[in-house]
Amino acid sequence: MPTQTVTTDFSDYIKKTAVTVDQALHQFLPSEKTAPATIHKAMRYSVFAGGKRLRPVLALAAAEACGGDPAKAMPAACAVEILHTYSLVHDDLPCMDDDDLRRGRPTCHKVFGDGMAVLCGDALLTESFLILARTLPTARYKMESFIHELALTSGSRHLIGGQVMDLEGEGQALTKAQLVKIHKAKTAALLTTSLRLGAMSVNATPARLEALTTFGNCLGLAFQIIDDILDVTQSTEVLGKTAGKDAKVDKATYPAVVGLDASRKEAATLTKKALAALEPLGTKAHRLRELASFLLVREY
Ligand code: GRG
Repeated sequence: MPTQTVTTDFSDYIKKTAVTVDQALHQFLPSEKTAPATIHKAMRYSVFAGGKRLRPVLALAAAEACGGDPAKAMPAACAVEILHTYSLVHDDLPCMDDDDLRRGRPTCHKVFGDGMAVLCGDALLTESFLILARTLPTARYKMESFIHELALTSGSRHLIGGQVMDLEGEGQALTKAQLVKIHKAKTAALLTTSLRLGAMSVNATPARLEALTTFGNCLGLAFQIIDDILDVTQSTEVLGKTAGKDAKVDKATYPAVVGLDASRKEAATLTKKALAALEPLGTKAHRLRELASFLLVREY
């Protein structure tokens, strides 16, 4: 975390929230000893590999921004992190992005084998819904709304659809509009759903949910543009994943399509739009504001 741009208070908040999330994840996930042990070891290996926990933080901060108790959003926060981890495990497989390093450690299939990694991803995806089902329904949102939200985002219309467009786009000269479509589906959709599920867990009003959706769409696209930039400007050691991978496999990225400077400017403009969307939420959204500002200057 670049200390010059982050207050101690925000840095402490992120660290403390990540610890609380990890404690909940430990409770929710089956123990390593649960039979069959190998799959549960693989699941825990992948989940506790040191991710930034951005999606859970978004869910918990969204609950707070809506004036609710963040603790109520913990099942949703853990569900999105587990689902995100599944997507990373499958994305790293030899038949997808074929990567050896993730979160600073050998990827799941490198340690447990391809077959076990496929099953680990499948199990994490299923487990995320099991954990989400622990959410207590509210006056406005019944359990089916929570399930619908996560299923729609993780399915073929968004997350998987984005991966399909990504795979089919390799080696092709994509337009900016096509790239934006991929980034929205692969990245922005799950970040937005993290916010929405956190807010729904505390019975957010439709107006607040709408404001968070706009915030998430802008923030999610900015986050992926920064990710594309970091892929060309940072080292493998700092990122904890193979740097320069996108260019190597001839993948369309923001810097490749519009250049580095224009990419930085676009990320800044989107972050401004994201911050403007938070206005109706008032001071309770201060953690989301800090987070958006931090993500723009992040170094990994
Ligand atoms: C279902 C196989 C499959 C793929 C769906 C989400 C996705 C598409 C693939 C995962 C890899 C990828 C490049 C996703 C884009 C979003 C992104 C930048 C993920 C990395 O998120 P961070 O930086 O990761 O929050 P940590 O490790 O910190 O949690």
